[in-house]
Amino acid sequence: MGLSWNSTGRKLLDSDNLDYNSDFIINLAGNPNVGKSTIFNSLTGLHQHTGNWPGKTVSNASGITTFKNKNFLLIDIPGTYSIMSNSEEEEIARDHICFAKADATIVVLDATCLERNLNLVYQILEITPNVIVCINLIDEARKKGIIIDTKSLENILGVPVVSTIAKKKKTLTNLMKTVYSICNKEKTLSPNLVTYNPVIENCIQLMHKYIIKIIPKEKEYLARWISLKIIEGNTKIITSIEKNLNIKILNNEKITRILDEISCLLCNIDLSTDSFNQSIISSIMHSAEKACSSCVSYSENYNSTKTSRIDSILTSKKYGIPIMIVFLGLIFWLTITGANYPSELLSSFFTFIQDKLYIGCEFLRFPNWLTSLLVDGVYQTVSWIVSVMLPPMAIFFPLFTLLEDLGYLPRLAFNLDNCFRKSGTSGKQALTMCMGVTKWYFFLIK
Ligand SMILES: Nc1nc2c(ncn2[C@@H]2O[C@H](COP(=O)(O)OP(=O)(O)OP(=O)(O)O)[C@@H](O)[C@H]2O)c(=O)[nH]1
Ligand SMILES: [Mg+2]
Repeated sequence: MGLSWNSTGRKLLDSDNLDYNSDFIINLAGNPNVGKSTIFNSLTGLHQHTGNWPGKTVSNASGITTFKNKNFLLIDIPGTYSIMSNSEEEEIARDHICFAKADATIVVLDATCLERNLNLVYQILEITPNVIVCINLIDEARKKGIIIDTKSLENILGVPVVSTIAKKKKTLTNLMKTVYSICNKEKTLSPNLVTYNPVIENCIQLMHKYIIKIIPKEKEYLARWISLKIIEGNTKIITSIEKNLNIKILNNEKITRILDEISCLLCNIDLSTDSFNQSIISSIMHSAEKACSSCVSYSENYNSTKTSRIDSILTSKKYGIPIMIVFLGLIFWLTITGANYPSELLSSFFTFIQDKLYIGCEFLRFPNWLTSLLVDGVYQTVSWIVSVMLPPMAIFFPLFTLLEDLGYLPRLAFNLDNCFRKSGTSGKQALTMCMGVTKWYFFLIK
C-alpha cells in the first residue's frame, strides 16, 4: 500500500512500506485491549480500529506524530500476552521489536491488571533496553480504588514509567516528553532483568560468553536472550535469529559443545526441558508479582466496586463451588429436558419423510437390499444423529455463550483450576469437559 496524507498534511505510511525518513521510530506494544491503538490515534490523528475486545489490531500499522519539531514514526503492534510462544501474533510482535529498526518501545499496560501486564514488560526488557512503560487506563484504576506508585515501579524496572488516559490527549504529553528524552539519549537506561534459578543463570553465562563474540555489535544487548533461547531449544525462534542477524546457531559445533556442557549442569539438578521452561515462566511471573505488590496499593473503596464484590462471591471458597454446581446443573437440565421437545418433533418429521422414501423406492422399483441400505442404513442413521444431537447443541452452546458474555466462564475456570491441575491440565478445560459430558449423555444414555 502506498502513502497517504492526513488532515494536517503530515505524511502517513503503511507498515508494509515503512519510510525511515522520520527522525525516530517508536514501537507501541502491549497486551491486547490496553489502549495502544487509542494512544496511536490520539498522537497521529489516524483512525486505527479500537473497541472493547482483544485482538482488534491484526497487523502493524504506522503513522507520524510531531513533538518538539521532531517526527516520530509510531508503529502500532498487535496486542499479545507474551512473546515466548510460537503463535502468529507473538511472532510478529517479537520479531518486530527484536529485529526491526526502532529507537524506543512504548509498552502500554492496563492499570487495572498490572501484574498480568508486567509479565510482558519483563519479557520485552530482555529483547530491548529502550523501553518506556506507559500505564494506561489510569481513570479506570482510580474508579476501582487502585493506586499505582509509578516512581517505585520505575526503580524496580530501571526504565521510565508514565501514566496516561489515552482518551485525554493532554495526558500523552508526558509520554511524548519521555519518548523524546530517550530518543535523544538524554537518559541512558539499564533495565533490571528477571533473575532465573542460579543454575540456569550459570548456563546462560556459559552460552553468553560465546554468543557475544558472534553477534553483530549493535545487537549485543540480545546476547543474553539469544543464549536463553538456544538453551531452551526453541527452533523457530533460533531460525528467526539466524535469519535476521545472519549468524549460524543450529549447526554450530562450538554451540553444540556448550550445550552438552549445559545438559550436564541441568541433569545435576534434574531439570528436564519442560521443567526448564516452567522455571523460566515462574521466575518471570514471580518478578511481575513482586513488582506489582511493591507499587500497587488500594484505597478504601477498592473492595466495594461491583465487579470485585461479584468476584469475591463467585470465586469464594464457600460459595464458588455451590454456585457453579447450580449454574451447571441448570444448564444441563435445560439442555437435557429442553432438548426432548425439538428432538421428538424432528424425529416425527424424519419418520414422516422415511415413509415417503419407502414409497419412492418402491415406485422406482429399487431391490430390497438397496432400499434397506439407503433408507434403513444411511437415512435412518443420519436422521437419528440429527434429531438427537442438534437440539441439545442448539440449546447448550447459546447458554454457554451467554455465561461467557456475562463473564462467568473465567470464574468457573478459576474455581476448577486447582482440581484440574491435579490431573495435569488447567481450569480452562472446563468448557471442553461440559461439552464432553453433554455428548456422553446423549450418545450413551439416549
Ligand atoms: N476509560 C478508558 N478507556 C480507554 C483508555 N484507553 C483506551 N480505552 C478504551 O479501551 C478499549 C481498547 O482500546 P484499544 O485502543 O482498541 O486497545 P488496543 O490495545 O489497541 O487493543 P488490540 O488492538 O485489540 O490489542 C477501547 O474501548 C478504548 O476506547 C483509557 O485510558 N481510559
Ligand atoms: Mg489495537
